[in-house]
Amino acid sequence: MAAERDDRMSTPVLLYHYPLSPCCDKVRLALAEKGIAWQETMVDLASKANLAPDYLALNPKGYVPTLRWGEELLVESTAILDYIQAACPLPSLVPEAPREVAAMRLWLKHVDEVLHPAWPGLAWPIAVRPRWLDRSPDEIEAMLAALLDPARRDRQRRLLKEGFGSPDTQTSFRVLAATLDQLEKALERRAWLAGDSFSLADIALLPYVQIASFYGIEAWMLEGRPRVGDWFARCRARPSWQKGTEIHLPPERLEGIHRASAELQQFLAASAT
Ligand SMILES: N[C@@H](CCC(=O)N[C@@H](CS)C(=O)NCC(=O)O)C(=O)O
Repeated sequence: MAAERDDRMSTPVLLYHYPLSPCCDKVRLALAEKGIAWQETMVDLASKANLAPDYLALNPKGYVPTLRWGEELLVESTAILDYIQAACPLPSLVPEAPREVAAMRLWLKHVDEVLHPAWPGLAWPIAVRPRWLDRSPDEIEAMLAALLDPARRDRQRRLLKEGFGSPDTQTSFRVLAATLDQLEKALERRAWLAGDSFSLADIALLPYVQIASFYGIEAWMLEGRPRVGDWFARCRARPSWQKGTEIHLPPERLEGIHRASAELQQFLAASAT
């Protein structure tokens, strides 16, 4: 075991990431849980640095995160979690019981296939739109033209234009609420999402709850969901929390986010009436 630990410490690890990206938080949390040190390169999503040719050569879909692990170049956050667990088995982030492994996989699948695809409807009007509001329609179209996936391009165009009023935001809240209900139910039976130990399932869900809380909707999320509140508090108490979720942004970006969060509160209040 000692040799394995030494290897891990000597492999250079470089994370291409950006704050307030749940997929990046997943990787940061896993690295922090394993005690792996890493270097970082910030990829500024709001200025579309993720679509620059140099970055697309690393991550052809233009997403963060990308992880360089020694000679290996890794993309897709869930695949990166698997890689980290396989490369550094201890402390394990996979439960032992086969049925708990299956439960963990179902959570990872839910995040990849349901929760994350709906996320931009909540995140874009808060974290990206404020920085694009002063750009001309031509500038915006030129930026969007770099996106090869037409569905992704149309969604981003809609969110930049309509903000919280877009149908994507409605979907996002519906999916987030349903996911939180599922979490509450799972936590009736287990201490953590996939069993009695903290696992990749908790790592995959935690960033969404954490970032939504940063956007000012913690009270909305936790109302009537005491077990989720308790789980969130236990996650925050872990040593990985600080390094896994830290948010470094310049003050003007934070101001934009806070203004948009206030708009979000109004949107939620109006939707409740
Ligand atoms: N399936 C990918 C999704 C990654 C993803 O959506 N990353 C977002 C940040 S959380 C991103 O890079 N968005 C930039 C964009 O869509 O332009 C993964 O799990 O790594």
